[in-house]
Amino acid sequence: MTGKLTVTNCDSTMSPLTIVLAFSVAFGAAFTSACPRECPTYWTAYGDYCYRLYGSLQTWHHAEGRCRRSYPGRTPHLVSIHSSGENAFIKQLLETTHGLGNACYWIGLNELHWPGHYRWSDNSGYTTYLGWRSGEPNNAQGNPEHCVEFCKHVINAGWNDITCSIQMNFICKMPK
Ligand SMILES: [Ca+2]
Repeated sequence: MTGKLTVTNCDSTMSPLTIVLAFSVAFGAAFTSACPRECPTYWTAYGDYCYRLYGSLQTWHHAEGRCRRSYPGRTPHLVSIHSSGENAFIKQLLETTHGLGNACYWIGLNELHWPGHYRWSDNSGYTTYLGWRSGEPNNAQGNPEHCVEFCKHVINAGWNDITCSIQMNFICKMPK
């Protein structure tokens, strides 16, 4: 079998590259993928990533688990935010989504492993960008606040450290 064929099964649980390699090995043919780098239904694109809000009240740990199970194969996690542009996109996403109730949503930032040293649940590294609301993080009233929420309040919108056991909606992120 020779020639150049196109892979169109873009929703397969196998990645397009996996399909290409499998067929190439089997038939010795040259394949190309026509799968566009798009986001699935209910996910919104920004740059190279897809984002989805979940209107389901969960603790931080359960929210992270829900994200991981939400789209197997693309390794979603609670959202990580690495620039002012991405932060503004998330804020706009929250403002334009109706019916989810609460004003604050879990993001992936946490200091669960080493208090005072924040990291993202997707292990994407802690960048120089910080989206803290003024006065945060503050470990309010001496309570351990090891997880972080994103609040869309008109005044003082941004990140706040808060107790991980509180239940709130959440935002997931995965590569396109
Ligand atoms: Ca706080």
